[in-house]
Amino acid sequence: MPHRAPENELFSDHIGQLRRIFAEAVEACGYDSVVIAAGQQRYRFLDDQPYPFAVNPHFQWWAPVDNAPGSFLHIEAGSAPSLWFHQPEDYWHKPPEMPNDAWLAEFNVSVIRHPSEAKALVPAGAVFIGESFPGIEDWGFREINPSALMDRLHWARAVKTPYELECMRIAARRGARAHVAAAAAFHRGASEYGIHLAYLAAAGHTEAGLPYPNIIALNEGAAILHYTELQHQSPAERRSFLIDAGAQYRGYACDITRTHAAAPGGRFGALMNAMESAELALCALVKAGTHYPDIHAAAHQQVAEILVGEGIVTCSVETAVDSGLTSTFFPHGIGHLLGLQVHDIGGHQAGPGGGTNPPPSAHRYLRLTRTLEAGTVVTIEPGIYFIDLLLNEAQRDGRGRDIAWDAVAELKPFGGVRIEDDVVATTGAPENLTRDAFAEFSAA
Ligand SMILES: [Mn+2]
Repeated sequence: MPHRAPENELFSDHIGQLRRIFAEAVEACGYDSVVIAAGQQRYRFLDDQPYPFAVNPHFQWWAPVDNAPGSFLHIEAGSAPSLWFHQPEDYWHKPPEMPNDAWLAEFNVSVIRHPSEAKALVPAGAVFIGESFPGIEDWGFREINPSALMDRLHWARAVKTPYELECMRIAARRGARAHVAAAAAFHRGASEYGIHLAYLAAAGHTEAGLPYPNIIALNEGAAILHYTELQHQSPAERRSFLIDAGAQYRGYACDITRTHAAAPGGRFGALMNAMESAELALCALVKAGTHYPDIHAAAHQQVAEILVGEGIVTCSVETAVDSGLTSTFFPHGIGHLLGLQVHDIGGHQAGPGGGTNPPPSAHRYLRLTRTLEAGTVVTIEPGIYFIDLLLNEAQRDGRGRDIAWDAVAELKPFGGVRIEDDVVATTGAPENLTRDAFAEFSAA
């Protein structure tokens, strides 16, 4: 299936939309123009070795470059954005190449040989967006990261332009391809480290290029939510494999989790199947106008039904939800905004003018409390895990009487199950970026 090239007509419309967003936000705040820094290369303490450079997402929203330390953008209503591209004269490193892609046509481009050369280009009264740096007080910025402006921009970032959605489809295909390679490596008997390498090779990413560190866990490791150990030894007995790993295109991330069993069937296989159905039912709730915390509540209902249905708890569905027992097995939020950041900013924002809607106290890990709009991209990632710390807590506070401990003992060696898709809210049927990508990959 041919895909529209995001670097062409979609990008031009994207810049047009960003110009409208900025013009409105800057006007509402009473500013003149905005300078956005890509960021600076950072170094290890007492060392000349740099950390991987991570570009300011505000910069990448406009300019699809990720290796641009020391570069700046200048945005002013009524004129094309300016890109002050930092290209040092340096024979030690390969300097970032001046891009020559079609997207540059949207910018007035000038090359600077040192970031300090940008200082002379900053117009009076400009505000600054980016990480502060030594000496910034002498650059004449009116304000640095003013919250009124940032709030408006962060609010707007949740709704993706057609260009951004196309980038996210490409990222999803990269991720799906790499997930298929990782599953194959698991079934071949590779260690966590070996699976990780297979994933990177298929995604075409270095570790630094991943949107977040891969979670690749065999057996009990799947119960550790952010497991990033990567054992080099393959365990003697292989039971389960949980992989939460992403990819990106032009900075736009995918965030995908799959759980695999070494052998089909059994109690764990039934749990996986039940989770697959529940996850798809939750993805179907992603629609313009849906209050995202309602999906989180629906997830607890689904988790309770699975726990009862699979004989993991002995109480009713209602009791499992009301007593908070579902949180013992599902202790994280149902998902989050996704975009230039894997946990895209602004999830708790009350509105474009600022303010926060914090998550309910019983669900403080829920990263998104907004109502979805058409074009909002979110993850849906229900899970059920067997985590000693939380099981012991339930045992201590009395909820343990409703837990079928023999079932828990049987499932604990598998760690847990999580399934995560990336879904676009629309006014009609949701677009499941992840399922579409897997379908396309396996059809190819
Ligand atoms: Mn996620």
